Parts: sequence; C-alpha cells; structure tokens
Amino acid sequence: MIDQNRIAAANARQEADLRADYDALAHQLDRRGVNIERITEAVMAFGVAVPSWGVGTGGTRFARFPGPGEPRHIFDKLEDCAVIQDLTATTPRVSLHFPWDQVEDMDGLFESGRALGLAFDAVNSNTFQDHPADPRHPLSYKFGSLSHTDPAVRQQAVEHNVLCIELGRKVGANALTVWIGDGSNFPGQAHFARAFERYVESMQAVHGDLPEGWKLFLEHKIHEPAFYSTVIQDWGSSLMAAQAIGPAAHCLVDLGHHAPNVNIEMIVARLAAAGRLGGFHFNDSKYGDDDLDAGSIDPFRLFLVFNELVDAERRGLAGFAPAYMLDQSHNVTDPIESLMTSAIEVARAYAQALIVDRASLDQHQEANDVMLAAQTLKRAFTTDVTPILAMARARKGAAIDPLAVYRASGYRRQVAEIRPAAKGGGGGIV
Ligand SMILES: [Mn+2]
Repeated sequence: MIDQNRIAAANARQEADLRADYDALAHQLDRRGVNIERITEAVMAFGVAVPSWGVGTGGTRFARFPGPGEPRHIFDKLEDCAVIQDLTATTPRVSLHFPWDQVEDMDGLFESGRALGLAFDAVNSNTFQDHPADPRHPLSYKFGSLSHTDPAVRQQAVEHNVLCIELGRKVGANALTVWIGDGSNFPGQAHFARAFERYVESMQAVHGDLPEGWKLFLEHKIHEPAFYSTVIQDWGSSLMAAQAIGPAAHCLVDLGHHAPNVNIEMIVARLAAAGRLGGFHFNDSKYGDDDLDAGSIDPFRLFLVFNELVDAERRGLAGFAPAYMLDQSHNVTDPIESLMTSAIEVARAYAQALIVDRASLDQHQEANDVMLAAQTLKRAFTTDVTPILAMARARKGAAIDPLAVYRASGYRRQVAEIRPAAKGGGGGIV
C-alpha cells in the first residue's frame, strides 16, 4: 500500500496549480452549458476493475521478460492492486481467475481484499488450458472445452465453471465471465453448427447453476488460440448464444477481440439495444493483438464507445448496468504503471462522453447536418478533461499525479527485495 501522508504531501505541492486549471476549465464548460461539478461527481463514482493477472508481466507467444518484484501469488497481486487503487481511486475491485487465484481459504482471501480496501468483480473460468495438478481435470482441453465433441470433456468444463461460481460467491462476486479457446485451425476440422449447439447446451447447464442476481458474461474473440474459426467469434455469435442460454447471459466486449477497423461502438449500441450488453474488457490494439494499454493507440474509439454508453444510460434502457474491467498484458512496462494509466484513460473517455452536447447532437442528426454533428463529438473529445480527473482523485484522497507518487514511493524496489526474481523464457498466455 502507499502511505497516505506521501500522497497528501505530493498533492499539497500541486493543489494550487490544479485549482487554477480546474477553475479555467469550469469557466470554459460553463459557457457551453456544462456544470463541471456534475462531471467531477460522475467521475468520482466511476470505477473499473483490475484483473488479478494484469499485475504480473505478460508475454508474447515468443518470450516473456519478467520485471522485478513480480507477484508470487494472489496475495501479492492484491497488494499491487491496492497500490493502483490507493493512487487512482478508480479501481476499487479485482477480477479473479481460477484456478490461478484459487486458495484453500477463500474467506481469508476476501478478508485480505477488504483490509486493502478492495472488493471483487466478476470471476473468470479457465478451460483454455489443462490443469494437470487438479484431479478433477483428468481430460485435456486440446480440442475444446464447453463445445468439445466428447461429452465427458464438456461435463468437466461445466463443473469447472460451477466451481468458479462457488469460489466467486465466497468473495462477494456476482458474475462469471466465460471465455473459451474452443475453435479450429483447419477448414473442415470442426462442424460450425454442432460446435455452437454443444457450447450453448453446456452454457445452459452453467446458467442453471447461477445464484440469484448473478450474471453470466460471454466473451467473444475472433481468433487465438484457434486461428481458423472460434466458436464464439463475434458479437453476433455471442448475442445468439446469450439469447439461447438464458436471461442472465450477457455479452462482454473485449475491445481487442475484433478484426482491425471493426466499428466497436456500433456493436456496443446494438448489444445495449438488445438488452444484452454485459460489460467490457478495456485494452487497445493496432493489429491482431488484444493487450495494449487502454487508449494508447486509438483514444477516439474509446471515447466513441463511452459516447454510446452515456447515450444508452441517458435513454434509460432497461437493465443497463455494464461491468467495466481492464484486460491487458504488459510486456515492456511496469504493470502497475500501465494499469494506473489505463484506468485514468478509461475515466477520461467517460468524462469526455459526459460533456457531449447531446441536445445539439440530436438536432444535427435529425437535420442531417453532418459537419456540425461530427464537430459536436469532436468538440467533447478534444476538450482536455485532465483537471476533472485529477480533482476527482484528489477529493477521494488519491494522487493528483499517480505515476510520479508511485515512482517516488519506491514500491517496486521494496517488493523486489521480498519477492524472488521470476524466470523468463517461453511465451504463453499469462
Ligand atoms: Mn478479455
């Protein structure tokens, strides 16, 4: 954790400058009919969950270069997550992944989180790799899991998901995210329709085990690890599956899981209209990757996604309550620094979307005034909302400049003395 006095001392040095910038922005927004306090309050209430696996150094298929002080287990991971929350006040929840984060004493895990000021978000199952150490997993997922041709493998995968629900209940989670690696690498390898039917049937069994109030998130991905076809490839497959599985099934949009140039903001609008938008995994991508820091490549797209979310919220769509999470792999940066930066970038997109002049946008759209409609969005996107984000953090006791306070704290150096250096080597999803 980061010493509160350290944060307060750093903030005291920057407070006057922030106040001046904030007041200047308040005047500018006021002229546009926007009350800055309303935006700041909304940003203060905004949160995005951090994935437990995100605080470890990731890798590519080719290699992994571990950083110093890598977390050894979930308790170390929680400490790193607490640092992110201490400094940004934007990441109050952690998303666990099983079996990676499974411990004997799940109640103790819940308490450890609480002591650090953290709660738990959706839990994630893992049937994209084998679990050789687990006697409940004698069968291999090499050729699929929930959609496998062998009913015994499907049953094993269903039971793992049911176990994840049980573990999630112990830490106060209320959603299960299911991403499968099922698919094919060769034309002809799999029967598209039958594989999809088997997936739906398996997921119906998982759905039947959901506790009251829980949601089941279906995460689609266009490719990888299967490179020819995946069973839940796109939002269409995801929506079809969710509608067939049951009312608690919702589609989860991972920004990096689409083909390049796909209009993700429109997918968001469609899923919201269908009442099946479950939530997000935020990250960014340039080519076929899906793990770069949120807003690092295409911040305009992130803004356009939030523009649809704010619009859906404003229209009061029934049951609209998407879950927000980061899902990134940090190969060349300190994961804590990347996650802090990404959380702030996601909050930035939200704040920018909140200042869109929606009455004008509606008017320009109805009048087919293309240029003014486009400029209405651009005007919000090009507004520097940094003072709003910093003020929201400062009011919650977090840092005006999280990165500077983190580096000055020496946290990474301190944990590197306690945590043994991790070995590098081969690639693989981490
Ligand atoms: Mn994801």
